Amino acid sequence: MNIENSEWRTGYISIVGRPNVGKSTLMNHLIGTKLSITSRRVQTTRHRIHGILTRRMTQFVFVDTPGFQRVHLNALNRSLNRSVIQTLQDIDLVLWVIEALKYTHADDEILKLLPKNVPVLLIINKIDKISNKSRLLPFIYDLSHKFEFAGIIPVSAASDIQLDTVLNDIETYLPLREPVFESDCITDRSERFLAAEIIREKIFRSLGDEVPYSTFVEIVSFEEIGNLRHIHATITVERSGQKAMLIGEKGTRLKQIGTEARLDMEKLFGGKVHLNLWVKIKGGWADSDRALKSLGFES
Ligand SMILES: Nc1nc2c(ncn2[C@@H]2O[C@H](COP(=O)(O)OP(=O)(O)OP(=O)(O)O)[C@@H](O)[C@H]2O)c(=O)[nH]1
Ligand SMILES: [Mg+2]
Repeated sequence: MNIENSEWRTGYISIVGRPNVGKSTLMNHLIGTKLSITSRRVQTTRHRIHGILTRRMTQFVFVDTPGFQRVHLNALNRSLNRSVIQTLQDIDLVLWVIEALKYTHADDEILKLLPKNVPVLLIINKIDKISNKSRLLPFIYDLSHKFEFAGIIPVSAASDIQLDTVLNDIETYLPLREPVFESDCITDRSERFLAAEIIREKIFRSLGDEVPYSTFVEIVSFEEIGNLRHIHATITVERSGQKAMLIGEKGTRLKQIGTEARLDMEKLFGGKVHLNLWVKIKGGWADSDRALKSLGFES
């Protein structure tokens, strides 16, 4: 097919912002599937993940990124930041997400990274938390002078407010191009990867700040027999105290994490899941570049 005559629009849209502003929630709600994990904790997202939406004659390929970090620049955070910077290349549009009435120094750091040659839409998220919406006007006015935005859209990702406007606005900036993915495809990531992410989300949500950032989940085996997936995963922590905390009294916490993860997987994969979880101990990888590489992080 002659691309120039194609009526399709297809483009890569990178979602950037400081930790915890709701980037992953926004992506999930834009594509209509809970794909990228979310939690109250900063730095929930650690890997770039594509969320794909094909609507009428448009294919949106969203790229969710880790929150950009200014502090605690250990090997893990440096790797996460590099991932954000790389994501700002070869894309068609940027969604810069900030939180309503909460503009911080960390947001300013991202402002400096915004590309000049690609349209940037500013998304002001969590407006559901603001009871007096007129307070948003001076906030928006100040922001409009910081950068030449293609547009500024106040939204609530979690409550699906104004998300259609976001999609319609993005659409006008996407180039005429044939779709890259099949129309029913929602991500570039494997079920194996998504399974590990779902387990990590349940750990974060169950343990909050008590769980160290170095905790990681590995899928040891993933077997699909008919419509039943047998998944065996290990959770690696740094110390025995953390292991005990994760397992909980008489194994109750691990059981709860496993049940919640399994239910989410069944919903996302559309079939029954049999999940086996084990907890292991390993030392000091968060500060080692080599260990990060062995775990598949880019550096
Ligand atoms: N009230 C409200 N909360 C929201 C909204 N969007 C996201 N949140 C909450 O904000 C927290 C962070 O959301 P995430 O989507 O994980 O944020 P993130 O920017 O991806 O965070 P990192 O991956 O850690 O950088 C979660 O507790 C979400 O439920 C919203 O529109 N309104
Ligand atoms: Mg995230």
